[in-house]
Amino acid sequence: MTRTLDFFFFFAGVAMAIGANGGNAMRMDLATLLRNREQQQLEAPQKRTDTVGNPCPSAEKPFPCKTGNTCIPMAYVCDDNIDCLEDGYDEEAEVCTAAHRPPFDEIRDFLESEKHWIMPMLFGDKSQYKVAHGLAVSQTVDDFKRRVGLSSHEIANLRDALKAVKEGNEAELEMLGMPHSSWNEVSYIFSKLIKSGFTA
Ligand SMILES: [Ca+2]
Repeated sequence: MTRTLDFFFFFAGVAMAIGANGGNAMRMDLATLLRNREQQQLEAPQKRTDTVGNPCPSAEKPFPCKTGNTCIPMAYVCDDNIDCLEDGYDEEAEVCTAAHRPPFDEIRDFLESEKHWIMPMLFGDKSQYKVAHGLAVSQTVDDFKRRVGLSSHEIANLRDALKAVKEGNEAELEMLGMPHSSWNEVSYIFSKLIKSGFTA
C-alpha cells in the first residue's frame, strides 16, 4: 500500500507543480520521482517488481492507476469521475487529499531545514520521510497520529502549533522551540496544511 501511496503523492505533487510553475517544475519533479522510486525499491523490494521503471512515461498521461496498466491525464485525477475503471484509484480520498497538500518534497525539505526543533517537539523524532508522507496524505490530525505513531503529547504540541499559525501567534511557536527566523516558513507550510483540511 505504501508504495502505491508514494506514487500518488508524488503525482499529486507533479500536478500542483505544473499548475503553479509550468513545465520546468514538472521536469524537476520527474527527476524526484526517479529518486523516490529508487528508495521505494530499497524499502519494499518484495512488492510489485513488475512495474520497475516508470509505468506511465507519456507526458500526456502520467498518472498510473493502482491495478492494470492504465495511465490517465493529471486533469482526470480528483475530478469526481472515476477514470481508473478497475480500481477507482484516481478518486480515492487519500489521493485527493494529497492533491491539495504541499508536494511531498516540499514538506520533506521543510522538515529538513527545521529538524532541530520541529522533529523532537512535534514529530517524536520519527523519520522525516514518514512524517512528510503522513502530512501529505493524512486527512486529519488524528489520522496522522495513527499513521505516524505519535504520542498524545506530541500531537498536543502539533495541535498547538497549528492553532498558533492560524491565529498568527508567533510567540506560541517560539515557546515550542521555533527560532524567530523560521516563522515565515513555518507559517507558509502550516497554512497550506490547514487550508487543505489538516486542522487542530
Ligand atoms: Ca477522475
